Amino acid sequence: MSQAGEKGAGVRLPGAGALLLVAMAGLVVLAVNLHSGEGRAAATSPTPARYDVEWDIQLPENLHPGGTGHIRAEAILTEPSFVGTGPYHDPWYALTITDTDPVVELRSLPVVAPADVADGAEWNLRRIRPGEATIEISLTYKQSWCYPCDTHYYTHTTTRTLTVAPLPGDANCDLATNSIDAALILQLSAAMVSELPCEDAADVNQDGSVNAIDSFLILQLAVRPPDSLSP
Ligand SMILES: [Ca+2]
Ligand SMILES: [Ca+2]
Repeated sequence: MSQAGEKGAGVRLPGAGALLLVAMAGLVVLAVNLHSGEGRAAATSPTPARYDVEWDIQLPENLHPGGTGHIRAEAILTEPSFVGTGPYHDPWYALTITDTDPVVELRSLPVVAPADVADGAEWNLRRIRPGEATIEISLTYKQSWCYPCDTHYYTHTTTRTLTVAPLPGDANCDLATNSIDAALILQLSAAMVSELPCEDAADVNQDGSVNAIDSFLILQLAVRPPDSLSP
């Protein structure tokens, strides 16, 4: 009896040892899995921040043909649109002008690239002619992150419209109102020419007709101030 009891105890002891080994092995596997999971998360978790942008755009006032203008733009970065961290790098501004009318010839000086977004950007306009133009201002910055390392460029764009009224009486759109315009209007009235380059401007008194009265008003400019050309 005592031998059987000792034998039975001898059988149970190895079983407990095996269970202990299995449990330890399980803990090792769990630790490995947890470690591997953390590794995968670290490889994909960094996300670059695409900031929201509020624009502060200052357009030139009282643009007139032949004059100059000044545009200033500043992009104010606000909270990122989605989860992510990291500053922006190498920001630059760009401005493009799209003429929606062939008469418009807005010209910008070389675009500046400020060292920091907060510096904003400024452009001077020249050779301004009558018409309408769309200006497009954009800010681009770079975001880099690790691991794995990658780089992405983000661009924010805003548009504005510039409208330049024609110079009253400037029938040939040469940015001056003088006797040549008056003569051209008389030629139109006499059907010697079929149209004028800036016929809207030729209608000085804005009565819907281009005729000798407009020509007379233009000639008055030589002896009277420009305000007298107002209808
Ligand atoms: Ca003219
Ligand atoms: Ca008229």
